[in-house]
Amino acid sequence: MGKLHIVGGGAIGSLIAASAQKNGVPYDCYPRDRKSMPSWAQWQDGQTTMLKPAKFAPVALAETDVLILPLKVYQLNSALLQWLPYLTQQPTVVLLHNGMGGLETATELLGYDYPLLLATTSHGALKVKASTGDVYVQYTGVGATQIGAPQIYAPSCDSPPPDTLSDLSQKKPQLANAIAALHDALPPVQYQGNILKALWTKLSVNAVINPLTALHNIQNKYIADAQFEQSRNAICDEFTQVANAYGLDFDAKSVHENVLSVAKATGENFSSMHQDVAHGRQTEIDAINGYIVDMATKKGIPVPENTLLVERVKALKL
Ligand code: KPL
Repeated sequence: MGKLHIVGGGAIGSLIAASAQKNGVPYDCYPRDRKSMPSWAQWQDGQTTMLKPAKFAPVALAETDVLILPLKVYQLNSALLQWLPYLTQQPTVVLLHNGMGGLETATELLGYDYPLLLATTSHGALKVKASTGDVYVQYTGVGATQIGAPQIYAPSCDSPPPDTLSDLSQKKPQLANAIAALHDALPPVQYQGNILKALWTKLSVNAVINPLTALHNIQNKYIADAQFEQSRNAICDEFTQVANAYGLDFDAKSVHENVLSVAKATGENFSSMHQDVAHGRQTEIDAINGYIVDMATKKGIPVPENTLLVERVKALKL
């Protein structure tokens, strides 16, 4: 089995690394700098796992290796450019980020036939500064990772990605092995024949929770308040129209219900966009509501609520 190579020192990347360490799966981490990388992880039962020392320069990867990019979408281009010379053996690349647009960036740099997987995770993790000044990653919520090959993978063959993991093992064993390695590191990793549907579902959740929590400085649970009902309905309606226009089967009522159930399940959290604003960091608004606006524009669909949210989040004082 190949090794997992985890790029960036973010909470989810560090969680995968710590879990790989705990489960005996070979891995290396490549954070941007020394101080951004957690030294250990704390699990929900209070136990801890030390992370092995990080690496700071890419290395040539083997075909059986897996390059995981748990980064913000806007960091993807430069990370891939840095790794490109080391990917000549075509190791599997896994994109794992909030929002959309990573697939377009990756296919532009790697080509359409590159072995690529798209993933989304509901595991919760937070980077915390200990009293000693060390940074550690705290596992805040057990979740699951959904993964699949994009529809456009190998456009030369016009069949969509296989429906089941065993079909994938037959047709693309390299991708199935990469999924198995990820599952061994941080289970469960669930194969999705239609990963785009899973990614758009996550997009709908982020499109409602993230801007509302950031703009109103609230925890996730408060977006269920009656004062946000009109905005929630408008975002979900616009989202559904756009998704339907691209052949993705959603209905606005179920989209809205799912958003409310995620807001409840993650009620005590401050969303990633709330945290980005609070820490003066760039937000992912372009890859979330901005993506809905861009996709709507291409189809001539008016999306005033999403457009307004993009403007308002961008206008927030950092
Ligand atoms: O993905 C999230 C985020 O904060 O970006 C949610 C699901 C809203 C959880 O906080």
